[in-house]
Amino acid sequence: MAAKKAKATNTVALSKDQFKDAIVKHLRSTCGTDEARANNQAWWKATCAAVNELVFDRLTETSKANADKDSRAVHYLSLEFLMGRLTVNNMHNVGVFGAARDALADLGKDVNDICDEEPDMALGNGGLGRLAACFIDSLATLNYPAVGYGIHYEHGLFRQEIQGGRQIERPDSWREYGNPWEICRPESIQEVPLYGYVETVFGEDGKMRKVWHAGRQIKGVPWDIPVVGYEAKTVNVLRLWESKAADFFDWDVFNAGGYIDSQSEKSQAEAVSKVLYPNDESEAGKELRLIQQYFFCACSLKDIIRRYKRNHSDFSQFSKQAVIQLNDTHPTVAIPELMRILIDEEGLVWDDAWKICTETFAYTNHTLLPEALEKWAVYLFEKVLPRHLEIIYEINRRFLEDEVEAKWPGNDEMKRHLSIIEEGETRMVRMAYLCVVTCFKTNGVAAMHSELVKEDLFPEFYELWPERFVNVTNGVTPRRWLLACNEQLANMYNETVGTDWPRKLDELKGAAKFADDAKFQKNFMAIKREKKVELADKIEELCGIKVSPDAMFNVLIKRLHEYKRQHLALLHILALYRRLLENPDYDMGPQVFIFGSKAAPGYKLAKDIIYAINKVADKVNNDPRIKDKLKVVFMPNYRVTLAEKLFPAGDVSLQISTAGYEASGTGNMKFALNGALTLGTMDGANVEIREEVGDENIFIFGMDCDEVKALKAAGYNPWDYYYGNPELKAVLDWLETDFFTPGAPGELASIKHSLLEGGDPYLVLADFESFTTQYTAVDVAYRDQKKWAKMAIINSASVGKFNSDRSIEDYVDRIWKLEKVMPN
Ligand code: F58
Repeated sequence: MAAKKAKATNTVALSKDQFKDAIVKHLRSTCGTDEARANNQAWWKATCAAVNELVFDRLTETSKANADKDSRAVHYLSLEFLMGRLTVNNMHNVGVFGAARDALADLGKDVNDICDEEPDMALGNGGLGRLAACFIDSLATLNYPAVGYGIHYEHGLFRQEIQGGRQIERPDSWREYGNPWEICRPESIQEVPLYGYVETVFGEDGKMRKVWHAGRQIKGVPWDIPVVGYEAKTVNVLRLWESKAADFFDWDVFNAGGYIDSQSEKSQAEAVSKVLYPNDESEAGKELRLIQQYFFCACSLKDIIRRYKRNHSDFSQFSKQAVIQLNDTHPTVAIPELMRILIDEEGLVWDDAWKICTETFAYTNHTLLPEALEKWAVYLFEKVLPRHLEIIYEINRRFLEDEVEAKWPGNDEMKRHLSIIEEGETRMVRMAYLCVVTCFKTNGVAAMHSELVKEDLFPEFYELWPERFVNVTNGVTPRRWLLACNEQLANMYNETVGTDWPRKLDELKGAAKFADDAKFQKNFMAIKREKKVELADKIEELCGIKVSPDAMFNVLIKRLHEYKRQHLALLHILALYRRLLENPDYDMGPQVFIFGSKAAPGYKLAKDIIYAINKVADKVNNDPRIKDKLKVVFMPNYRVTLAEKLFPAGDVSLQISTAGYEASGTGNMKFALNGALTLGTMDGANVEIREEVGDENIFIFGMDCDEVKALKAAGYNPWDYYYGNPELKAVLDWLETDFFTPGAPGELASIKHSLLEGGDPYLVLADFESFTTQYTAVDVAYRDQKKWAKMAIINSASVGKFNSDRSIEDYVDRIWKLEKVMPN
């Protein structure tokens, strides 16, 4: 296919006719069908193949340029990459979206229908995984040498069905029928040892060595997903490892009739990359999870070292060439693994190996929740990774005897407190401590969170090494979260501020001067309405609920967790419902509350909250007395693809976590970018959004972090709020009746109990009044559409800071120190 270079940019442009020819060619040569017989699935695959002609070419050029320059690269190790769909995004980034859409139209196909064939690549739980996806997009866009490393899960995050109001989990089989975006690279397969024992041997030189005799080996097969930078100069790689049984076949077992046994070996090996763990805050010490972590770290390190060795004969340059970013503590075992390789396999002495590790690894913390801070039982480590445990012990011994002793001489209590090994009935390895002790930088993900990381989470470590702690505020890619998901607004910005904004999001600031302009406001609000109509259609299709696009759309979409306080929104909805029932003339504009959320399968209260939302929705939506003034929608199977419809349609972005608990949030940024106003607490990145948009363009409510701490310290008693606020008492008591669950009283009572007898750990009741009061202000503001339009425009135009390209430049500047490499 002849591609012509567009003048203004480096985008490889393709005409509609060229694209048409390519699709038709691939229908035949790639899909084995033709225009007359192809189904949508084949059309989609042929379309991807046409795009891939451009993508693969850039991929090859990028890897050539990186090899030629032998440049320093970042290796982003993450157990999760929540990619979503790739087709539309890749078409935009290679600059052929328009050509593809028109070509498909000429061929009688709608680009949306064709792209709807693509399953989401849901290899992540939530914010952390989606952040990794935005970051690799930005790294490629900015032409930085980078590889993302993760696991090629056969099943991503479960598909959520709602039956009778309850969440049911179904397996997600995203690649059952093949995935045109991935390339298998058998030439880079790695072997991973597990279990076994460690032997101490003495060489002829009298030196002691450790030999790990593994009890099992499994194989890691790499699958490469091209990561297309905007305007497609650079195409980096996301390398995901699939586990397979190691390459031997036990003929004796087979011949002796033990075929089943050899199959079990195979299925045990394949289990490692079979499924993503669906918990989004903690993962209780499961052996398979530890093996997953080690498996992908071991494969990735071998891969990094193999590449390094092409140009280097010793390890003296290793930390100059490679920086390894640990996305939370999940890949921490890479630290003892690199030590093991350097000492046991490469023959380095401890001090040299340690120096390399401390100059290579950096760690991002994403949470302060104590239950989310990973700890692994020592006995499990000993069983699965015996040599690694020895190395961790030695790291710890040196840390306590050298560093802690020097700073706090003779202070055994401090040693116990800071030890990487937690003593107790079950001795545990504190993974976050291992990270902080080793890594040259530890960062939080929003300004406020990074302060709390220093002050509350690791205060003594901060005292030891203040220079190691930095902040990098999260960001989101404007390519997916505006350009691709909100074409109408993207076009309006193209006309207003020019076409550089997908890279330089600050340029949107140029639109703020039109915030008062009646015509601009009209156009802006017309786009919002169009997106609301699209969403309303989707809601009707998926939930059978009719909502008016003229109502205010309040959207709360994120994983379900008590600290995120979906139940606070539910209590508010109940309060509104009561007010409307008590006074049919209650002064309020029509409102729709839209939820989207998955609960961890074992998180009982989270699932109860989903059930309660659905039961309340059934009642509210079908109550003629309230004349459609209030609607409640729970959209099933919230995922990236649904998010792309929800962010552009939101009027109010609910970001209502207890202050001090949401490390950053990134949905808050996507909403603001698409012109929604935040109703939120002073938590995570909300604080910085407020700084950018101005206090008058955001609705803040509730206690701030210091107030939360003070109330907890003083002894919080939720009953005081229950008895102190009759409306709150009434809605909580309502949950115990059978009003929402006819014939089954008490079905929703667990929520009330968690908030009263359960002590309300996230202070829902304490913030209730402030929330409902502030909501009245939101409602009043929304009914002044001119004022609202102005505020919405200012929000959208002011959040350039939250471009993930800016986050990446901060990482480069503060941590990674990379140079750009321009492929030919
Ligand atoms: C999230 N963490 C934070 N963890 O909660 C959110 O505030 C932040 O914006 C985001 O990271 C990106 O920094 C998060 O999503 C997980 O999903 C883990 C999955 C595996 C188990 C432990 C939690």
